[in-house]
Amino acid sequence: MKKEKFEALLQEDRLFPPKEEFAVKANLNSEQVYSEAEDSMNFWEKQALNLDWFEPWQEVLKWNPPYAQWFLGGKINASYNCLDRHLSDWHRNKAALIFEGEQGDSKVLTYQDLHREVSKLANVLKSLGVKKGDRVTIYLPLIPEAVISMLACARIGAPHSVVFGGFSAEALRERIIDAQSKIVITADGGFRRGTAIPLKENTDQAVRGLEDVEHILVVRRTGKCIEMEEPRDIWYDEAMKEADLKCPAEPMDAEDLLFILYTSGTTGKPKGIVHTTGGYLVGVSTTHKWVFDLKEEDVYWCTADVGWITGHSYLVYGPLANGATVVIYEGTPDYPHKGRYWEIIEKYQVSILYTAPTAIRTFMKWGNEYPLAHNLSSLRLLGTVGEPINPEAWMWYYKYIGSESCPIVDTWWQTETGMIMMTPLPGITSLKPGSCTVPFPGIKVEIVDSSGNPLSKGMGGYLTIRQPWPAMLRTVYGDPKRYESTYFGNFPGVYFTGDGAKWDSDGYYWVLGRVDDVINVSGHRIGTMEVESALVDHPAVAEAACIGKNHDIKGQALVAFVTLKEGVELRDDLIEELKAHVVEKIGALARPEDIIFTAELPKTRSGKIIRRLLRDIAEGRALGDTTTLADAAVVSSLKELYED
Ligand code: 7RM
Repeated sequence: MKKEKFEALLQEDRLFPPKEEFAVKANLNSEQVYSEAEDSMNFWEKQALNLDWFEPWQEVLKWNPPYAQWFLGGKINASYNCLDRHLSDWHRNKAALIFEGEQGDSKVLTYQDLHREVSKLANVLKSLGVKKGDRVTIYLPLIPEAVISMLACARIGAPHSVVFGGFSAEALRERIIDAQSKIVITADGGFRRGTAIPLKENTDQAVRGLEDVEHILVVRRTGKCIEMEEPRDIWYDEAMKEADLKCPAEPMDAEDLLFILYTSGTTGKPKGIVHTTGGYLVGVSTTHKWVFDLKEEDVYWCTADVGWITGHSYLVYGPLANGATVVIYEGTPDYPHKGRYWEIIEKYQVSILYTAPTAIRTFMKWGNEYPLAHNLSSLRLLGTVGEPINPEAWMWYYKYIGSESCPIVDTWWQTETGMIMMTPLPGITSLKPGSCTVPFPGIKVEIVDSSGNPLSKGMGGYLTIRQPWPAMLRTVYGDPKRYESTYFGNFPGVYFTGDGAKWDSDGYYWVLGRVDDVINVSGHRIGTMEVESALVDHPAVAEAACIGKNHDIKGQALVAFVTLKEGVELRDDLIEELKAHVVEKIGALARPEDIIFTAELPKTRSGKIIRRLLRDIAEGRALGDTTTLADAAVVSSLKELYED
């Protein structure tokens, strides 16, 4: 953090005000909500009243920087709020989960069904010795049992630690050890592009020699023959047969742990991000209702897996606390064909779609014919999360998926923030493609220079959050020092997001990417996002990742890795053409030194581009930590390509 601020290069002038017919029916359509939320404590307290509490809180917030406690003394249960409170009227027969399997099998669980399954599983967990406070590791595909398991843990006050089913045995082991879980819930396998992934074998390998793991509960999903070690291993369906239907929800303190979710840092051990119960639920239920403009009759589909925070907050806790109908899909977007998502939207008449820019860019690359082959007219709102969305991808999403009639909510937030922090409110905020627009009511962010001084409009710098919010992480599990130094060590008393951002003359925010990825060319600090956006703006380009490679004179030279759209031929003059395109869009200082064409980019399992590995490749170094990589072959083929 040497230099003061970042260059703000890319200019985006398109503006999309809310459409009249959307705004009149929107849950929120007056700016007043922002001014009302200026007294943020009062605002959050008011939102908290929308949940069911067993006992009221005595104090809204205790802020002992960097430690926050919300709704002190309040007693609440997350599973009760997601289930029981919907059973007293017709909602008991409303679809809670619509499950679509990769193979095309499907299943609907009403709120009453889900409540019954969760209660039974909670009793099973109890019978296996799980008590309030015990950590349960969940390693499942995206099937209803994953949601049932999370809510069953919440019901008895056992914090869950969900490990994404795509993670290896080694990654799972590390997380089981760190959380000291005595129980793991897994499956005989999960489907991934037609083949079964060996979840149980991975679990066996992960727990080898771990004496503390007493039981493995195994869901039957693929029917594949697996080894069961008695009495440690128990079939889920057999245990459920005998389970009692009644299991009252445990009154939890607002500050009791709801879950731990591991997130890999740049180096070393993953961090166990700790979220607690009351504030988290207030944050995710309020944001879910307002950002997605949730209506009773909506069919809401969030394409994230429960292994990520988006799955926790906007597939499970937010929507179910709001009594929504949630679609969950087990498989990938290209199996058995590239129109799978659009087929699902048509089949279930999905009205709200929440997905990631990486998926949108992939769809663009595949071509328009796939969405055009389906009737997507049930959609009324679109959302994105996970990375900056480049304006080109935004426009494509707007046009081909939303038929130019659905607002797009570009939601910025993190595992650590627990809830959406910057976003449009679709009935109020005018949209700018590529901008996550403005902070959610009650949230105060600031862009600062390296000394922590606020920067004025038009400038780029470090994105910080000025005051506590209810769904914020409470600590790093077992490592408070790491919590203090990672998030509050740079700017005392203020949360540092790790992201670079700029704000424009209208006060709109543009996230430029992780500050570790910012490139310093001849003293100009350039966000990777801007150069990538300029490249993706070119009709031949599907996706781009930019990095800074050490350079004797400039400090760093810009290198771009580029994937082309399907059907685009590699021409000799394309490199020069792309360089000229960047110069035209943002200026000569952003002209890439090198452009490398590749079939794929290295990504995390949740779809974020890992630029750090590209830097290693470009500088001919040994590769750093590759454990988070979704597909290791991508990096080795890139290495070969670069060395040629
Ligand atoms: C929800 C999630 C967090 C990081 C964050 C950013 C990036 C997420 C956006 C975004 C620009 C967005 N949690 N990020 N959303 N950047 N615009 N709308 O993704 O912990 O996995 O990642 O993702 O860099 O710090 S996460």
